[in-house]
Amino acid sequence: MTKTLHHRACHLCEAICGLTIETEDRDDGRHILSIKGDAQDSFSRGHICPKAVALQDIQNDPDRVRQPLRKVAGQWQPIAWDEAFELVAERFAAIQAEHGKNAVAVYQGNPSVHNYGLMTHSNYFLGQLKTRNRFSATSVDQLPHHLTSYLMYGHGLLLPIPDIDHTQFMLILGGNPLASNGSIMTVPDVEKRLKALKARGGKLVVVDPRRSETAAMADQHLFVRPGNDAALLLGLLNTLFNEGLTRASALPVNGLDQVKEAIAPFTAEAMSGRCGVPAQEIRQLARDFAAAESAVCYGRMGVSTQAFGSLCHWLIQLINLVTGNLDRAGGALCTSPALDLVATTSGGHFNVWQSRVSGLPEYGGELPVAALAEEMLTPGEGQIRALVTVAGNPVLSTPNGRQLEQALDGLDFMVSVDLYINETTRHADLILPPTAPLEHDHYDTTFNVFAVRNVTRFNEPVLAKPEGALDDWEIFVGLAKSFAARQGTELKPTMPPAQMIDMGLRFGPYGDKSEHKISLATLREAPHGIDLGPLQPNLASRLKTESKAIEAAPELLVADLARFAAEPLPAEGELVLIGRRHVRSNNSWMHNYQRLVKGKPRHQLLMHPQDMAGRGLADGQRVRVQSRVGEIEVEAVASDEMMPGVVSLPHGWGHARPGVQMGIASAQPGASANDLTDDRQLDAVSGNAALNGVPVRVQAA
Ligand SMILES: Nc1nc2c(c(=O)[nH]1)N[C@H]1C(S)=C(S)[C@@H](COP(=O)(O)OP(=O)(O)OC[C@H]3O[C@@H](n4cnc5c(=O)[nH]c(N)nc54)[C@H](O)[C@@H]3O)O[C@H]1N2
Ligand SMILES: Nc1nc2c(c(=O)[nH]1)N[C@H]1C(S)=C(S)[C@@H](COP(=O)(O)OP(=O)(O)OC[C@H]3O[C@@H](n4cnc5c(=O)[nH]c(N)nc54)[C@H](O)[C@@H]3O)O[C@H]1N2
Ligand code: SF4
Ligand SMILES: [Mo]
Repeated sequence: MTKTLHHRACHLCEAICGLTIETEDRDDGRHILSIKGDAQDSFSRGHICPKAVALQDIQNDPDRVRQPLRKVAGQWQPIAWDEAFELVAERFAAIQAEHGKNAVAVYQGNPSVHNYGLMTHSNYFLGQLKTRNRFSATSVDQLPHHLTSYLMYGHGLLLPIPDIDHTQFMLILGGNPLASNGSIMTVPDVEKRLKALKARGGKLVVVDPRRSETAAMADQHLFVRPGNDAALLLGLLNTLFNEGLTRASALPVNGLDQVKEAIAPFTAEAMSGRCGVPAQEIRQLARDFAAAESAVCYGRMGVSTQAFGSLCHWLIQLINLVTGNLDRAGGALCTSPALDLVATTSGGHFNVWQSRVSGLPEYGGELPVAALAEEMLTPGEGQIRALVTVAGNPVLSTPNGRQLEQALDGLDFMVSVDLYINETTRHADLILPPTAPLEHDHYDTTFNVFAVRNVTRFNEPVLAKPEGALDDWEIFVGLAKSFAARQGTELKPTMPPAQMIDMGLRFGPYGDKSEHKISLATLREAPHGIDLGPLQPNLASRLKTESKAIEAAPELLVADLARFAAEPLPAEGELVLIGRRHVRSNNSWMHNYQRLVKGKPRHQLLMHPQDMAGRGLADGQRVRVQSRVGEIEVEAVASDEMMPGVVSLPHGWGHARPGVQMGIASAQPGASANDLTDDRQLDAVSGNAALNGVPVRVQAA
């Protein structure tokens, strides 16, 4: 009965907390005894949230799929790996031969970026498909961040990160890190860091249509009309210019005069009615921000997944830039990660091709996922007839899920690489399940790049791989080999992910040629991770624009000001829907663990008491919520956290669909917010879905 302590980064969200996992080896194998925060992790300092403890529930869940399954006459039957790979190769090759390459589509979900084997190897197979119909969760999430960075800094991953540990003023729009644990800001233990900011005399201001957990701890909270943050941001930027509150920057910048001219009409007074914030408060906020010793403006989901997502992120960059807070300590800084994706990849491309039906632009080879269903449902050359989903649940996570569901039923063939039979994968013909998280090794290729300190770590598997099981990357190698063999194409040899990471680290900025000598071997000796220091100004040397300067006035974004100006004001008395996250939940896929879902339900609609009274609704009553695309029924809870006129519903629920094999989740199913969100409501610049600010009607059910 040997007990072992393992150290491991949690991969479930962006905070990458260090964990200490105690196991015991018994006759029947290794068992998890406990999962705790790792106090020796210099980055997360022992922080942990309830989801990490549920890693053992993922491991032990009887509903988790453990062998490849094929649907035969509506029944799931086991199938051997080789046979499964052959089936995929045969079906995809046949469909592409008959209908063209684009007839096969790809959707990659959020855990893809938390699982390094998928980062290194999914394209080994997916790239061979040579389809333009590639989609991912990016376009229901952070696409406006990437596009803005691509246009302004020349690389979609050059994302300035808030220097939260050193700033004296943090302005957060549309982010609730106390629930999400931070996003595009890898920041374990964010609450402690925000308290430290306040303790050193700094100020926290939160802009959100709901008094979120983060807003509740702020020095100031401003309600904003959903989808109208651009008005507030324009009012702020205009005030900065107008009142002479800007500071010259040493960074090379093009186009600032053009910005100044373009935003001249958007005064705080003119914008106040749009965003619902009094002009005096907008002006005062601009003054406070500019007067702070250091300050950072940070926006996330709430301002990304809305109709002016790209405009918002551009304005956020500009506010940091013109106040001298871009690329300086206490402001927004780009990381210098050990595995440097900016240095080793091209900047990206945008709008080189468009989606067939609605003409939406590609970004980095992916089309906006809001167009996925219409590409399946609209007949004609290039219609999607087959799909592979990887670590994603688009039926619950993309707008107008009911339409997508219907579209999936019409496909000729669908394969899902996933751990569960859920709302999406139940439509597949084949499910290929990878090993569970603790059964494979881990390096975070993505979130070290967005971290508020430069950190790096590698962890070995905690549990042995069960016999016959394959890691995600091995599934993709299997698929790649079968497909290449069938097509008669030559496949370049590959190596395991760990070996690739080793090369990346050794050739990287802290590698063989540096004093740090970071490699896989050094990281193996440092299971608590290695701290490479605070973020440092580096943007000037990392810019990848042609001009080697920051492009402050990209044409595309300047042009979007006209669309914004022409947008009609929201109708009086109309309700709009926004989203919400809870610390015990993770998008759509962690509702099958009793430990996380116990206690009071968290899937209800929050509504201001005044809005309930106006509709004759009682607290806790079941209501029908309707939008242009659909309707759901759910319990409504009166909450003065809400801005009047705004209702809030978390996404990722709605597990009552037939065929879902997740017993605990289906017992408390909730309803899917994305049965209400509208596939035609987009940020017109990027094609990102506008999941927030959806007009809805609410009445008694
Ligand atoms: N209305 C509304 N909709 C939203 C949002 C919102 O705020 N409001 N948020 C959006 C955002 S930010 C995101 S990122 C998306 C997420 O949307 P998706 O990525 O489509 O969905 P997830 O719920 O993350 O589903 C993850 C799937 O991956 C599987 N999985 C988990 N780990 C692994 C693994 O290691 N390997 C494999 N192969 N599979 C794995 C799970 O079983 C699950 O089926 O949702 C978006 N949708
Ligand atoms: N516990 C938990 N953690 C997670 C996730 C999870 O599902 N659960 N998901 C992970 C993922 S994939 C992501 S992308 C991140 C997201 O990380 P965050 O962006 O921090 O996520 P949210 O909690 O959705 O915060 C969005 C906030 O925007 C507000 N909002 C909505 N509409 C508007 C608007 O129009 N304007 C403004 N100003 N605010 C608005 C909402 O009220 C909400 O408070 O979280 C990650 N972490
Ligand atoms: S905050 Fe995120 S990374 Fe940290 S323990 Fe929770 S789920 Fe894991
Ligand atoms: Mo996300």
